[in-house]
Amino acid sequence: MKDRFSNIRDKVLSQERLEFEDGLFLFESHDIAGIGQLADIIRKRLNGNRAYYVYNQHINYTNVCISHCQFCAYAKNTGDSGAYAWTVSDIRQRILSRIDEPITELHIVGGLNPDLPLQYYAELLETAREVRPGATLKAFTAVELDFIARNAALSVEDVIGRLKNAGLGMLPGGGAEVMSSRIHDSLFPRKINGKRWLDIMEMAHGSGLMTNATMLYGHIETHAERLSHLMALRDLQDRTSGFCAFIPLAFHSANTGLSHLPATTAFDDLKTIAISRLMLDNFPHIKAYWVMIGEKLAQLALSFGADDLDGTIIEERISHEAGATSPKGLTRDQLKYLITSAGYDPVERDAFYRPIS
Ligand code: V47
Ligand code: SF4
Repeated sequence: MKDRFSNIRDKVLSQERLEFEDGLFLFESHDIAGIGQLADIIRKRLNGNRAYYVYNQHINYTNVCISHCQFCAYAKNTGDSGAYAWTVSDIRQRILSRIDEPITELHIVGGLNPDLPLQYYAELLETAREVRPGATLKAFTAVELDFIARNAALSVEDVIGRLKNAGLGMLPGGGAEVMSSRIHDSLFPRKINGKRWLDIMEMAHGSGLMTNATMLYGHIETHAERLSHLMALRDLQDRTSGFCAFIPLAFHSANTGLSHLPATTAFDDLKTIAISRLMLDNFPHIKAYWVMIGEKLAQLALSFGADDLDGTIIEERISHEAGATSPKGLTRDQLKYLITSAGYDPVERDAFYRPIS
């Protein structure tokens, strides 16, 4: 009789979907090379020898947040030292300060700041669209959209419609954390739960917006909870096909309520990326987000299922406040070098993975 790993390999080769128990077996396995090879089969099937990167700029418009998630080192209360909320004119200046660079994606996210009305978000987008007409505005997580809608006493559908008119082009994948009521109640009880996050993503997909999806791993979650999260994303993707990329986010504990926890290991980072690639057979892209795991491991992850390094970033704040030691940005040449020296063909892409010629 074949062993479990060979059965999983047979499924991967015959394009049969892996089940929860298969994923659990792989998470419990220490055969990192074997898992990586399986993930590479799917990576090659979907993306050939291509490895993507994007010329992007992050704009974190405020760090004031009422949610107080235990894993967050970024958020502040109004009036705290270091608390900020950029005006629309500040944001115009931020974008203008990089106007000579060929940026094609603006990644715009921030805290849940009760002082900012819907009009602020609309003007922010209108300004970004005016200053950077060619770039996709990938802005506001499902968590922010829920908060904006509640503050404005509107439905999330109405808010999405209003923000699309102002230039919203896509939603980033943040805020999902790990979809488990145990973890929600323990680490982020004030924020929307997994079901609401999925509902809002489904609304966004229904309105024609593509989105990404993330999973924050390496804190108190179990392997089974990671898998439930992946399966929930896979189910929604079966219904909507609205997800572009999945991004596993390695937890950084410094300056958070979980600062006693150790950093994730390279072994776990690679395994999580590879198993994500294997379970999320309907997701076109898996990102190795170099900001969280460092450039060297992100490069290696290209052979463990990932096909995208994300981007130049320029001013990342969320993980750096939590102790990330990666640089705050990479140049296009640095990204290309990481890709070519791993034997892949670099493809500069836009937010929707269309190649930039
Ligand atoms: O939602 C918060 C996570 C996310 C910490 O969609 C932390 O293309 C690690 O979602 N350690 C924001 N992670 C980042 C994000 C993202 C990043 C890159 C690309 C895309 C995309 C999305 O960061 C938050 C939260 O899950 N986070 N604190 C921490 N201490
Ligand atoms: Fe606020 Fe996001 Fe930090 Fe949670 S993770 S406290 S919602 S900024």
